Amino acid sequence: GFDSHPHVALIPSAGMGHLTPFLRLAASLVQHHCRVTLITTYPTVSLAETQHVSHFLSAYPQVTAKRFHLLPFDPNSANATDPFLLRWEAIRRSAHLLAPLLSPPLSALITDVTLISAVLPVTINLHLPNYVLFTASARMFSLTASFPAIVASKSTSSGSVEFDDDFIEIPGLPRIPLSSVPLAVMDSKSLFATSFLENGNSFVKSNGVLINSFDALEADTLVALNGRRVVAGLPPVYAVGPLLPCEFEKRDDPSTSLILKWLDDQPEGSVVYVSFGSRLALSMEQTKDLGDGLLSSGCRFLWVVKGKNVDKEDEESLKNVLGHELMEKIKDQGLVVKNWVDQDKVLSHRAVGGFVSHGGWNSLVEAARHGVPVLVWPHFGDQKINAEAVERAGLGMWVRSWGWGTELRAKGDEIGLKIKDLMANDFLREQAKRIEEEASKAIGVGGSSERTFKELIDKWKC
Ligand code: BUP
Repeated sequence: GFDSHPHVALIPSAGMGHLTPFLRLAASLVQHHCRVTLITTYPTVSLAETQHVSHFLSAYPQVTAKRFHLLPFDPNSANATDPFLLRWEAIRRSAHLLAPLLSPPLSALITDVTLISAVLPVTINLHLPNYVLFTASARMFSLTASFPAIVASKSTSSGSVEFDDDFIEIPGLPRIPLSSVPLAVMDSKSLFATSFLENGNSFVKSNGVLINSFDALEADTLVALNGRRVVAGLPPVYAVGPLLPCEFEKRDDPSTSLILKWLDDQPEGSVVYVSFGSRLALSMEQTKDLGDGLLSSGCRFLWVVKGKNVDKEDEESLKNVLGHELMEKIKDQGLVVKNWVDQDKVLSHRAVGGFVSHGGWNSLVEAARHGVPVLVWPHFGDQKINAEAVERAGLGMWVRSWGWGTELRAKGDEIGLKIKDLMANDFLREQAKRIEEEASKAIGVGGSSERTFKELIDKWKC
């Protein structure tokens, strides 16, 4: 019966930053003898997502895959343009139709944070325990959960929100600079801002929040959250990270072999790996400046370049994105690729000594697990807050003056100097190694994340 083997359904949201931790969690649940149902929507926004889901399902035939058919959705009816955000909204607007997919006796439903307020009424109606997998840092979670109360306290009689300080105070936690809050959150009419508030308000009605983090990475935040000091009525927060990459994620295509062969030929710790995640392409101008920066750092580098935001539309050749001149200059010092790379293999390679990242939380946790120091260059969304978290942990650094969103700007020579700093910083390297050890302990037998995970599964058994 389902008593000894809990049956858990998962609903991920769009984007690799959301899908990846869900599938890693699903794999982990299977290994802990849970039955798993994965609810997906098609077509996915990116090609990477489709491939990922299909690799996952072939590796785990015991997982039940259910397709959630969305109602027609007119993107012009939402105040947003980002294709991933529009998909979140499309799922939210269909969420009231989820019940038939949740028909067998389930022990719990785990929902992406972007969907929670829309899914909750359904699970409450079904008396189904509802959990959230929060896909960013615990620090970002603390902002998300406390933001509705903060906004309420700052609202003026005309209905607008006025922040009179440069910081947001969160009880029990280091304050958050207003300049680190996602820009879309501050634009109170945007789709992102309105759903951010609704989702933030919903945590108190859910049964718990899982986070891909661990004590050594975000100790003070996790302690404050679970001491219930942050928001009244907040359910338990379960730090179950680092969620591990799985066998099904491994790539052995020609491009991956080429990268690994190139890395094999480089001295230990000499290569800086540069990738800004799966969702945002840099402007042409900024790409060229970054190229100059990498060259002027004098370091060897492995650079993943993106031409377009959504991979399906990315048909530009590397030469067109970088220009002939830069391509020629780079040849002797670095390797530039445009395909999806097996990031876990790269970060675990002995030649890699530093990571320049946009600050997507999955990437930062992967760096932590492999003890690779990070220079975070936040581009948008939760990335500055994630950057602050890894800076506090001692895993990385970031430059506050490099702007962000549409003001994103860093000059080549500044980038070069900062990368030099990153690669020569022994202190950072030692701390990163310590965090790597703590990460292994957390997920090892008797470790904090492993115990937390078992506690959760035990709860689902009764
Ligand atoms: Br690009 C790329 N290979 O080439 P984040 C990404 N990844 O394995 P994102 C690869 O995708 P948001 C590649 O290891 C990580 O697990 C990477 O998630 C993997 O950033 C994931 O780091 C990317 O959270 O989303 O996708 O930009 O910022 O919204 O979390």
